[in-house]
Amino acid sequence: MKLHCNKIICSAILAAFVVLSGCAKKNTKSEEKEFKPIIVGFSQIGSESAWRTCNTQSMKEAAAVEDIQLVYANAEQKQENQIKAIRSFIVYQVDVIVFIPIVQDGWDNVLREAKEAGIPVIVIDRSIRTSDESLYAGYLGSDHTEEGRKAARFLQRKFSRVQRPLNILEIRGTDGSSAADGRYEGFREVINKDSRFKIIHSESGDFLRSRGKEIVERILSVNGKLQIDGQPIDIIFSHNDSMTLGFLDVLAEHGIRGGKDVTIVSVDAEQAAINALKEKKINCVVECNPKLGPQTMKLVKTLCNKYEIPHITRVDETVFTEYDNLSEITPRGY
Ligand code: GYE
Repeated sequence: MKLHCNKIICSAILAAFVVLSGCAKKNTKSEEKEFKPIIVGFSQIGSESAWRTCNTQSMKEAAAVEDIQLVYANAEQKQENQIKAIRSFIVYQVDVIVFIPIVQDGWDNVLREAKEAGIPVIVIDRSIRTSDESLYAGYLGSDHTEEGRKAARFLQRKFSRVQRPLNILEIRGTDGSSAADGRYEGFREVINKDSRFKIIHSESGDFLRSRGKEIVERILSVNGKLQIDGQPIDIIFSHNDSMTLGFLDVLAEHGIRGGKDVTIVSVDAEQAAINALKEKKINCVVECNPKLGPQTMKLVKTLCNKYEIPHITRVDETVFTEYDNLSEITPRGY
């Protein structure tokens, strides 16, 4: 079913998108016949981290390489903005909608509208929870639960010969997002089977550098020690590098050596975190790959050629630890 809309509204929306995306095309009629670009509406969460900035760049670059017109909308961390953007894409009748859900729940209505309009949807990076899996064509991204397990497995390896209790501070990402919820669950799945480890405090830092800094500053403001209710923190598991980099300086200011006095496990593997790992200020970084652009555009093309895409496509990821030869790591680009 195609949507019909008032001509003036349609032109206004089209003009707005053309300005936003800088994709204006003044083709003559004969040119239009030859070249009709695929139009993708892309709803991005925001720009909360270096990971996210790289992810946006990867999408824009890959679209340009494939001659795909990307209509980009930044939701500034708000689900309601994402829902509005998706509705606009439906009115605009883009060929494919790609979106990164800030949280897992609450998408069914708008996805049903896209389905009724005959516009396929690809979910990337973060996954959704829905009662009807047919509401989107496919998902591309990381296994965030496995990332949590990897973080915990590193700790088991590092402390394999240690018998004393080990207290953990967890700094979570955005609650309700598959990235934070998956890392939370995967981490516990492994760590809870090992009675030496105890998560003494867990708090959301929303994936923001400023929040990572604030959380650790607040803990240290009590008596300058990395303690919660008198219990020493042996380990910090931080759900992303931005938050980790935010608190690393705070630790140093208090004479606490990250990587030595406290074991630090982070996720993402942005260059600054890899540098800190090389400097032994972080002990382990679980990789999460933001460069989803090329694979996404391939899936877009497959859908536009009327082929089905796999319901789940995973990206390859690794773990970088203090035990590895880190001189070999190629520059991360984010
Ligand atoms: O780890 C974090 C970002 O959704 C996997 O979101 C992504 C996460 C990533 O802001 O840095």
